[in-house]
Amino acid sequence: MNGTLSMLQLLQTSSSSLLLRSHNIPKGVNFQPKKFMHPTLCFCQQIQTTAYEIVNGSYVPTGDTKQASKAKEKAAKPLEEAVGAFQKLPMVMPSFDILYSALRKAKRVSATKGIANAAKRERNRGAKQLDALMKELAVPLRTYKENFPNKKTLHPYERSLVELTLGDGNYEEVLGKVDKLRKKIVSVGKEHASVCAKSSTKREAEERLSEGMKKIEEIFNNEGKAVDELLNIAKTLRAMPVVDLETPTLCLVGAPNVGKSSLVRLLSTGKPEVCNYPFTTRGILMGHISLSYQNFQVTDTPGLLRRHDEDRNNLEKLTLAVLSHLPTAVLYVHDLSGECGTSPSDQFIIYKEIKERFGDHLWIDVVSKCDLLNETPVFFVTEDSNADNFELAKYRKMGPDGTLRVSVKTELGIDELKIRVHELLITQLARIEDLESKEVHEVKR
Ligand SMILES: Nc1nc2c(ncn2[C@@H]2O[C@H](COP(=O)(O)OP(=O)(O)OP(=O)(O)O)[C@@H](O)[C@H]2O)c(=O)[nH]1
Ligand SMILES: [Mg+2]
Repeated sequence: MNGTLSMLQLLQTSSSSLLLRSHNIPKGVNFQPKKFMHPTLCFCQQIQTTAYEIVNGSYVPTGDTKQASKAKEKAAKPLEEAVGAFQKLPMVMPSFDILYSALRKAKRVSATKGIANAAKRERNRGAKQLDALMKELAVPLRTYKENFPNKKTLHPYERSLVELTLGDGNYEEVLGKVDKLRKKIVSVGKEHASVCAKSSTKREAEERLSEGMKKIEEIFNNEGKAVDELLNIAKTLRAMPVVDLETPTLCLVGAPNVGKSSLVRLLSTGKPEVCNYPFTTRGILMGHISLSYQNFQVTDTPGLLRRHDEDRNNLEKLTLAVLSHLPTAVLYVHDLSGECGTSPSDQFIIYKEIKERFGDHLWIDVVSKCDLLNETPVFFVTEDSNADNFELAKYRKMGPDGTLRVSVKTELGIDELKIRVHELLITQLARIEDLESKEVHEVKR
């Protein structure tokens, strides 16, 4: 045989078999090439592995198309940089339905064909039915355990939503209970199937089957409420507003009852409830604004009171979670009319604290309800007028520097506000794009 040809053939067969082998290696198995591999083969293997990669089960050259490299960049992002986990939660079946369907399927299982002896046939049927019931119950529970994300891998914003809306530790506790139930079903199911398989008479096998079925059913009836709790958790989380991190977002912040939701209704498609009492808004609500053919998000948040973080209720903590974890621009609302129930001096203290903590967000200040404002600033009876310093006296009169006065009732200042919001969101868009291109740069390096 021609020497060059035989070497080529050797190269081809060896390299493709190497590829096939590495492709077929089960996950987690560390494939080591044979110790005394021909140097040319080692070289060849290197060429193949660096020049091709497996995409959807077939080899494609790594000379990236634009789309492929974008997908790669996205995939390269650590898990916690992505939001949207709640929309991917698996559908949970009510525990009653799981049990009903499992019992029905298990009871349909018949003995293996060709067993002539009645006792043997019955114990075979019994063991198979118990095994089937155990599997029909355990499989959906395993799916839930595997497909509900670990809280640690969630985006920090979604992690806060889980903690603040479900209660600290509740998510993990319910998932834990579901898994405990699965383990119990598996162990009790196996135990009863094995006992049934050892029956010496037809009658005994029937009794053991019935006992086993009852026991498994009883366990599932008693502890299956964990599955229903998980179903409710999934429902609650799926109903959470969807946030797109790549779309600029305006977040309305301020003390309770200052008019945040009224402004959200006016500026966006969001229709939050508006009432004359504090904490009308009890969660994070999203709306959308379309300005000059561009889409932006608006989020309404619960009001903040003057108090330390450790004393804040979960609604206030939700607002802080938005500011801490989402790249939003802020529309801070001040009510100096005395209507909202929080004194101007308290609003000033809350404002200074929030501004200090989140001052790196793009920001607009508005004084709301300007249809109610008089020349003379409002003082609450609880406030000491002599304690005002220059800064506070100025705030009482007109809010922070550069504040826009608006009224939802008379629409005064609203057109100007829309223009400023638009400018702010365009700047926010540029910030997001800038950040993204920096991240892409980092990934490439
Ligand atoms: N006169 C007047 N009333 C206003 C204006 N804006 C809001 N209000 C009233 O102020 C009250 C509170 O408004 P909301 O928009 O619910 O205030 P909020 O800040 O979202 O309140 P929470 O969600 O409880 O924090 C309602 O009774 C509104 O009708 C305004 O420009 N002028
Ligand atoms: Mg509100």
